[in-house]
Parts: sequence; C-alpha cells; structure tokens
Amino acid sequence: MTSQPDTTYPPSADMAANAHADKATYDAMYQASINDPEGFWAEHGKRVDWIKPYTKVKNVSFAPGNVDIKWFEDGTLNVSANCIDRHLATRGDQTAIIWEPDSPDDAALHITYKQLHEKTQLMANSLKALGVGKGDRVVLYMPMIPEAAYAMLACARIGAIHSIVFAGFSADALAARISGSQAKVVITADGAPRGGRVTNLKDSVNQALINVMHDCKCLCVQRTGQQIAWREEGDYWLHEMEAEVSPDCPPEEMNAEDPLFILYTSGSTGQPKGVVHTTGGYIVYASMTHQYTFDYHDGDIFWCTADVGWVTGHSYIVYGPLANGATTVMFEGVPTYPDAGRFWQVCEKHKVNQFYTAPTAIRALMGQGNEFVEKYDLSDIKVLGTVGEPINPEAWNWYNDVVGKGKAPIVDTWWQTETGGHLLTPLPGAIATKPGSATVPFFGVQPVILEPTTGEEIHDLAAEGVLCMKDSWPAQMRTVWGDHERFEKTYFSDYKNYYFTGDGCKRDADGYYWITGRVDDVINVSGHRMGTAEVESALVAHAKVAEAAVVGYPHDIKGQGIYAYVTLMNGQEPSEELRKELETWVRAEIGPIAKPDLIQWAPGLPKTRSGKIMRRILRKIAEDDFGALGDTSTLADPSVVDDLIENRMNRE
Ligand code: 6R9
Repeated sequence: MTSQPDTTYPPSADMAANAHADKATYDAMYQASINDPEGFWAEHGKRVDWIKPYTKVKNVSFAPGNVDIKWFEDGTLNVSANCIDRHLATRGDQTAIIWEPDSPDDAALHITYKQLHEKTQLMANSLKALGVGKGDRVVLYMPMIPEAAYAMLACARIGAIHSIVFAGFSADALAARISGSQAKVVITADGAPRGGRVTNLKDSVNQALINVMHDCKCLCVQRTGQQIAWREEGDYWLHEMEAEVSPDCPPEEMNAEDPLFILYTSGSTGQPKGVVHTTGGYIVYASMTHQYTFDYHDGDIFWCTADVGWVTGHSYIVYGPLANGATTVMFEGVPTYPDAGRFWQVCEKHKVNQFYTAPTAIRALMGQGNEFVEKYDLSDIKVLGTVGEPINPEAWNWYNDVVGKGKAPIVDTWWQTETGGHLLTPLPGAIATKPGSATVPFFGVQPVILEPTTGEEIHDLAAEGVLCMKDSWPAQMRTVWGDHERFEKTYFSDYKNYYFTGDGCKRDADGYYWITGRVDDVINVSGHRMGTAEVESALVAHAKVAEAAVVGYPHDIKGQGIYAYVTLMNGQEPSEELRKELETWVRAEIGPIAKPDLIQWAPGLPKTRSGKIMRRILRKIAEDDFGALGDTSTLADPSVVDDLIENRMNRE
C-alpha cells in the first residue's frame, strides 16, 4: 500500500458527506470570502460572543508608509469569556483540557470547563494582586502544564498582554524579552520535567531578573516540589496567592483591536521581534480555522503536540480549541520518552480524533520502526495534521500509511507566527491532498506568487516565485511591539502593497501551493525559526571569535541543521575544546535549539569587494555541493573558497 509522491488523495465519500465543508461548500464559501470580504467576515465574526457588536468589519491599508490593519474595530469582547464562560451553561462538566504528564506512570488530569473557569479566575486575581492591570505585560516561562493555559486565559481575562517565552530559551533570551516588553510579572514553575529529566526553570528566571532593570515580580507554580532558590523580594507562590484572593474575576471588556499577546519570532536581520496579535480578529480566525481545518466536531478529542511557547500552541492548543468548546490535549513530555511509541500510546489512551504534529517529529519516529505505532489502537484518529516546515513525501507517506492506515486525511497547514492561523491548508472533506503540498487557501486568503526581482504578480496558474498575500485576514499581526517601522520594513517594503511571507513557493497547474522554504536568512531547525543573524551575533559576542557566518544545511531529522563558519581572533588556535566552548556559549546566549551542529574554522570568509559576505557560496559548501558555486569572480579574495571547500564539515 505504499503511496506515490505524485498521487492525489481525494477525500473519502464518508468524510465529504459528514465534514463541515465538502468541495462545493468550500468553493462557495471561498468565492464569497473573496467577492465580498466585508459580508463574509461580518457573518463569520459572529461565531464568537461580542459584548458590543461591531458595525465596522475591515479597515486595512498595506500602502507604503501607512500600513494599518484593523478588524471589527468598534466591537468589544473578552477572549477568556469566549474560551470559558460562554460554554459553562451547555458544557460546564465537559473536559476542556486533558493534561498528559511527562511520565506515563503519572495520572492524566481531566479539567472541565467549570474547573478551567475557577482556576483561571484565581490566577487572574493573583495577577491583579501583584498589580497587573489592563494593557500590562506578563511574561510566561513555563512547562507544558495546565497552569500555562490558565495563565494565558487569566491575562486575557483582565486585559493583560501575555508574552510567552519558550522554556527552552536561555536566561539571557528571557531577560531580553522581559525587558523588551517591560513586563510587570513573569510566571514560571519550580521545575519542568521533560523526557524524564527535570530543568530548574526558576533558576533561569532568577538569573534573567538580575539583568532586568525594572521591577518585575515572579509568580511561581509548584510543579515538582524540588528545592529552588527564592529571591528575598518579589517572589510569590501561586498556591499561596490563590488561597488569599477572591474566586470571582469578571472578564474585562476589551476592544477588538486591543493586544492579546506578543510572541517573539526570528527574522532575517537583528534580534527577534515581538509579533503583536490583537483580540477580535485573532479569536475569530483561530476558532474558525480550528473547526474547518481539522473538521472538529463536538465531542472530538483534539491533540496538538506543539509547545505553548510557539504560535501553534497559542492558536491550536489553547485559543482555537477552547473558543470552540473542544476537548484539547496538552502534553508535557516528548515523543520519544519513555520510548518512540509515546505519541501513539497517548492517542490510544485518550481516544484522540485529530492529531497535529511537525514533520521533524514524524521523521524522527519513522526512523524508529513501525512496531512502535502498530502496538497501539489508533482507530479513533480521523484527521492528521502537520505544520512547521515542508513535509517530505517519505514522511508524508509514512504518516498516511502507518499512522493513518490510509484512512485519515493529512492536512498540511502552512502559516506563520505572523499570520495567527492557517493560511494554506486542505479541508479534510473538501480538498484532495498531494504529499508535500499545503494545497489551497483558507477562506478570505488571497495568496499571490511574485517574480522575486521585479515584484510582478505571476498570473499563470503554474508559477514559481515568492509568496505574498494580496489582502488581509482577521488574524494578521498588527505591528512589531514598540516598532511599527520595523513591521512595515520587514513585511511591506520589498513588495509594495503586499504582505511578504519570506517563503518561496511554487503553484502547480491545479492551483496547488508548494512551499519551497525561506528565501531570506531564516533557517528552520526542527520546525523552529532561527535567524542566522541571531546565531552569528551570539558567536561574535565570544571573546575569541572575530567573525562568524551561519547558514542552514539539509539535515535528515531536523530538516535543516545549523552550520557555522567561525574566524578566530588573531593568535587564537582552533581546538576541539574551543569548539565545545562555542557550542556551550551559544546555548547559554540563546538556548539549546540554537546550538550549531557543525562549526568550521574559517581563516577567511568569502566577501565581495564591498565587504558583503557571500552566503550563497557558504550555503553551497555547507550542502557539500561545491561543484555549483557559480560566479566567484566578484570575491575580494577567491582563494578563501578553496580553503573552505578543503575543510568542509558536511561530507557524504
Ligand atoms: C506555524 C509556524 C513559519 C515558517 C514559514 C515556513 C515554515 C510552516 C509550513 C512551513 C512548509 C508548512 N512553515 N508551516 N513550510 N509547509 N506546512 O510554523 O510558524 O514558527 O513562525 O514559522 O515555517 O517557512 O514561513 P513559525
């Protein structure tokens, strides 16, 4: 039953008949969304509860120098009320969150909507007691525990803006984000068990706060009960505060365009930027995509394996599912602990209906053998999802054949931190899939392919170029925190009047979209975005490093690995010891996910006469493809290339 990469997989008759959208419905809704965006979103905006209904739907300009994006701008609502309170009458006793702990020997928790309501209000009042109010920022640095969801919803409830920092980031990265948003409180836990090992998160927070110049309190959740260092001032246990505060916290009335959260993400230049998402458009779009993309029906058990530190966790563990009154699984552990069957054991145990993960996890598990999957009963799975990077056909086929038994449609969802929700994705009952293609646009989304150098829109169906969006969708990011100019420059200046995604893309003769990867200096390591500039600036911050250039190279499991060319200061000798030292250094500066896989000592870097590093050449050498270096005649010193080839690290 091996499938072919060029095969098309139409929805089954059963799926088409029972899904929220079959092909005819998708076509009609898509057309309506493009012909009359105002009318379409005026209608679908009603899927959430408004305190004061909107009368204006869309007010958007992508014009150079005047980028301004507003949706439902005169409406008011509260996201936490939409994710909790409005379900209480009909599904108060239904499970909202199934929490599966790191160790399979520990009991899972089933948290009902009623309990979610209680817990969120206690957390909200604890934050208020610490002085947090509407518009204030709160940083979350947390393990995958239910309190992470309570904290997000508590912020939303009182109108505070959360900024989640993935718990794998270093104390330095955390400090930069706490300072960058002038957060009043950072929420963390004593320890984070993952894959059988425990990291001490509170220690990292303590270390970070030493470098934070403003007053920032720490609210700590007791997860492990381990010994931790407590600061003399400004530290609070959540369980102690909860015992003191009132159990009732009414939701704050928020404007549709009030910020809901900030989430830092990497770009091609400089330090990560704070992507700002607002309230109304985001929750409408997150909930609608969750329902249609996964064909979620009442009573289904939905599992997204992402971490809440990434946008996927925001939109598809917490906000989308809970706005829809779903049961969402939250998993503390890793796919390979205690063994490579863990995902499938959890799917069987909780009778998961929709399962959503990343290609890097699929590739890692695929390599462990089918017996880890076949041991478990996966018959409840109806839809399989993938996100984060292009999925190679081998991984797609394995996911389809071995996990889905050829019966569960695969939704390959293309989107970004900036987009808030899926922009390209098949709908399971409507769109035939092709392995490796994110297929077609979601409602209201108008992708275009531009010729990269001229910026001309290519109108032929079959096309290749850069992927842009012609118009806005409700969950589009609104600005970069504190730097609207950077927002315009990053996304709206290379191609005027379009939103530029940073991705290259092909469109085939059927109108299907195939993402070819980033066209900027962003690399994608295990589905995590990393700016090469970030890793470079961490490397050059080391006293022995004079210069560094970082590129991606193909990596079997991670998709891309990090390849660093390092030029040492005069008088410094390369050594294995120094290599280790630099690896440890980058981990400390950014986090383990940024650790270079390969470091090559480079006596010189290939530069143009104007001093610009020619990354094209460095990429080729890192790919072990130096036969195709192209024109090197503009180099200031062509001989450096021979040395780099000679000493390349990635050889077959
Ligand atoms: C949601 C998320 C965004 C970048 C994006 C693209 C890559 C994401 C993809 C995909 C091919 C898919 N990407 N999904 N590439 N197919 N289904 O991952 O957000 O972390 O901001 O990354 O990831 O390159 O531009 P984010």
